[in-house]
Amino acid sequence: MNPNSWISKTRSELGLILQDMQIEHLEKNWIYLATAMIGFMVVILSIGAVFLHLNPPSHWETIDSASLHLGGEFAEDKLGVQPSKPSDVIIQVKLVAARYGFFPREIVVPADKKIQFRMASLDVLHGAHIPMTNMSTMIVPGHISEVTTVFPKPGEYPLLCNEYCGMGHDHMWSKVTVLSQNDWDARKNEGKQP
Ligand SMILES: [Cu+2]
Repeated sequence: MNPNSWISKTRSELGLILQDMQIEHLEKNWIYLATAMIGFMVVILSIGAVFLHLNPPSHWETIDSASLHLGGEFAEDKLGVQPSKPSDVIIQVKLVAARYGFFPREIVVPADKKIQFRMASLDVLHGAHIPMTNMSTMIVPGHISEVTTVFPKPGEYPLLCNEYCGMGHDHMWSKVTVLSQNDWDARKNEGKQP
């Protein structure tokens, strides 16, 4: 290794510090190992954040939880999959989480298309988690949670609450049915989908 590289310099400096501190050889090895592990994790997290876009939800929008069902975008008749045109890049789905369920109970969306979930809680803290996707977020009362995901394969996916919200928490889940693009178009043509 090039003795002038920053890695060698850091290593020799760290070595001198450890020598001054009279640290046992074995202990030194553990310090190197722990430092390397932290470095490795930082690299993995950075790759995930920059290239795979695995970031914590950063959406910031507030709402009055106590009255959200009375009007506005989370009124009862405005929930579920929003009307879309074939040319739309994103399909929006609106959900309300309340003890103990997600409303509407069943959602049908197409595969291979960006689905943007907008969710709000009517009561306490809930979570929304769809296994095998990047959808995993808290639904904090007073805030709107927004997550965009793509379902790669048609099939049935569970939408689970992953924040303990009370006695019925275990039963708090909904079904997301993902259709192939052809089935989705057929369903739209039949007028079953807005
Ligand atoms: Cu829950």
